[in-house]
Amino acid sequence: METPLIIECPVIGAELTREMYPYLPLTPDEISSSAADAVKAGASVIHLHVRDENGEPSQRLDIFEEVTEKIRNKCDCIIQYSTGGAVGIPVEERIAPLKLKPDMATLTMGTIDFGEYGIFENEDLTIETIINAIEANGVVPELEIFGCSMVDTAFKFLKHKKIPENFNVGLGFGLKGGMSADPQNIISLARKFHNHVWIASGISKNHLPISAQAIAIGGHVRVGIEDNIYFRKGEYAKSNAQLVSRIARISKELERPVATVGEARKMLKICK
Ligand code: KMH
Ligand code: ZN
Repeated sequence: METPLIIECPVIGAELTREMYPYLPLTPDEISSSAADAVKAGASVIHLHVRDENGEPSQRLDIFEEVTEKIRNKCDCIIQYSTGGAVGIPVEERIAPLKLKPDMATLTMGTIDFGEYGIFENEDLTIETIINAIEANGVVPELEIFGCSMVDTAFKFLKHKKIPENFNVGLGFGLKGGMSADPQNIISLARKFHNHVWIASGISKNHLPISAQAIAIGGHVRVGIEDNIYFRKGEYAKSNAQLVSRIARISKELERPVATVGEARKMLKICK
């Protein structure tokens, strides 16, 4: 049987506002409901950012705790915390929620220019600080790779055995300042990380082509509002679930079943 497809859903992100996207979930109730609907539609991993009482991106532990509890009360899924937060948040704040020992956490492998949002800084020392927090809390890391230099940084850290062995890889294509969604990039990275679970995301208009390629060549898919707010050109996605459902449908049409949460846990080496 084909390897079941893991669908990871980034339900909110840090940069979007209601002005940019009217259906953005913001409160703990809204975020947890959107996550639970995405899980019902086929997602097994929820990539989580949270917002404070003013709708601003936050890495506050108490808000992560509240949203996590609300998600857990609604459904079974793998929860992955963002350690990126928003541009400009100091690393000590970025890692604070890891004390809650989520299933997974992101580990971005370098610095990237996010254009109008600023520079998302991840120098080596920052990466090492995040790795230490990930290890100390027994969390499974997802190496986030948005550009070719991040691939080299990842292999440098791997060569020095600085990254826990149970990592998987998140590949983002088409970010401002990152690598393009050229098919050659996904093929090349699929080869480089062939021994690991890799999960691809095409940002914005790159969402469908990248997802289709990842499904076809044995990768997995990240799909959700953080990465793309459109269902098709000129039409907002109504929800995370709407986007996830379409990927689940495409995958089944291509004879790849969608992974259950249990299957995803095994593939991602999550022992909890
Ligand atoms: N919002 C970006 C600055 C992550 O979640 O780890 C960082 C980000 C990556 O979204
Ligand atoms: Zn994120």
